[in-house]
Amino acid sequence: MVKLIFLVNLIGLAYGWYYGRPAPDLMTRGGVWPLPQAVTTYNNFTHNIDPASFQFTINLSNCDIIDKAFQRYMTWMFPFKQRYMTWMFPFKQGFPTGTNKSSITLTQLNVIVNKCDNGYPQMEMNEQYTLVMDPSSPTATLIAEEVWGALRGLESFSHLVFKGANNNWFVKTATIIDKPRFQHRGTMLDSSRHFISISLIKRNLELMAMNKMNVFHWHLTDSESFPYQSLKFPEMSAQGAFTPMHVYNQSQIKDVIDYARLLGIRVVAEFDTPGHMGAWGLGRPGLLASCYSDGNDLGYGPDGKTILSNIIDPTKQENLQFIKDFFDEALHLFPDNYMHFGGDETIDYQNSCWLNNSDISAWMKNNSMANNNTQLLNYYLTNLVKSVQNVSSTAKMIFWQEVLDQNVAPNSSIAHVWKGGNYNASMEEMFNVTRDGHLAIYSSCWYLNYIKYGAVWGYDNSTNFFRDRGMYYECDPTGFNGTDQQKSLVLGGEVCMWGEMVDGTNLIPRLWPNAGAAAERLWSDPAQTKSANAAWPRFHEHRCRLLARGYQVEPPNDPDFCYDEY
Ligand code: CP6
Repeated sequence: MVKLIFLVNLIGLAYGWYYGRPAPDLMTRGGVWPLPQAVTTYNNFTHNIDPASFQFTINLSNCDIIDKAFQRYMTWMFPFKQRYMTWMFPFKQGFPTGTNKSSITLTQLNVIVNKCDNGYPQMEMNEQYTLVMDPSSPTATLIAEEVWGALRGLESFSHLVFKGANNNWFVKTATIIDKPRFQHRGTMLDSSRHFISISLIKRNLELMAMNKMNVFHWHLTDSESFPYQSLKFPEMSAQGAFTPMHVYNQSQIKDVIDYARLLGIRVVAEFDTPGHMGAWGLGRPGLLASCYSDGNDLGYGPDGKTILSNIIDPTKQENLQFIKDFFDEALHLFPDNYMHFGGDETIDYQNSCWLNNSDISAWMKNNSMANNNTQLLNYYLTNLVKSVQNVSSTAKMIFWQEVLDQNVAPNSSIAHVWKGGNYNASMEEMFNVTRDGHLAIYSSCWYLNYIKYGAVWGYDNSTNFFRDRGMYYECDPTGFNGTDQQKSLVLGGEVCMWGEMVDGTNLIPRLWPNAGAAAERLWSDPAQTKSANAAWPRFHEHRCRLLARGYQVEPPNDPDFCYDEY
């Protein structure tokens, strides 16, 4: 008998070896991504669910966020994109073994929220929810303090729904108690290096919501183009955008903010200064400092001699006034209490364009700054902080981590950590900024603009060769050896999609579903989500879910197939 089992196993192994790993589609149905804090299932029970008669209810009237969410989830729960005619196709894989069918059909999900929020989501939003189902009951209940929690609960509920045998729909019977691990779970898009259409931004917001991400960090401007249309300074985009078509006007931006609100997503704008400002100079001659080489290869203009500047000339009073007026408008346009003020990668330009510029160095001498361009940087940043505080006493400032070394930012400022050549080095960066008492957002490991061959989302023994910056699933914003006090300063993290080589053709497949690995790290309990291998079947199902909902999300592993292939 033992011999026989051994032989059968051996044949199975050989079969698996020959045909690749067992089809992952066999493995799971109704898995929730990212994993909730607590899921109770009932002896593998599933309810039946009928798309034609299923209904949502809500205890409040005129709650636009929830009303719109109900419409959305009816289509997201039951995506009719199946291209295989499953009656022709043995759909055995639709129903995982060990699942017990309840004879009860779930007819309603009743949502109970304490209050409906007419405002915009903020950092402090409450995303906690409880979803209660019972194998013997035809109704389910979703309870949340705030609408933001109800949105997360609806997303989880939609993951429990799946299409099973004979094209019937089922919902895994489960009770879920859930809340996020981190308050700040973001995705950064760069709309300066390539223009990203409003509709693509919205599709990305939808994918964020499907992964319970709640911050859209919009890197709006940079040296390559200035697509943001200011009402006070229309010449900035008129001259600085690629063309007059490659522009976001204020009503389009408001549209994005309102769309994000419905999904429970904050929009945090970034206007990067004092470096990365090249395209600002096109609409405003005199704003940028003229540069003189100090040996750094900074790029030359059309004449082959002039070094292209990307840094402001802060010695001119009118430039500081411009910055004040510019941010006055921007702070009023974006309702979030947080704004990102950049501040990254200025040193080469400080040397070439400030120190080597005779006007600027003379000004520095007159203002007793000696030959120290750090003092000029501090002078600019101090002014920026003052201007922002002048407009809004509640505005919180996020900076790329370099700025926090300068000791000019207010105490409540946040360090956005992006440095560190590998995971361990980036953890040292997190250690340092939190040791200095700063709040922190982690991104170093989640630069999804990098491309590499092989699975990048999670660690697998066979591919550790590629583990240079760390695998997305294993990177942890609090993975450094610090005190509890230090770790409590970590607000969360962001996936960054820098746009040099990314536009509408490849943005979504390059970001998704892999950004979902970071989303799980930021939402779920790390003790329950230690292993990428354990997460794989659920991640696979989630990728197929996104595909079925109509998004071009790339295969994260091999082998990998879904019933809803494009
Ligand atoms: N643009 C701006 C960038 C980058 C940063 N800031 C960047 C640097 C290194 C890599 C990717 C992107 N393109 N404004 C750094 C925060 Cl690898």
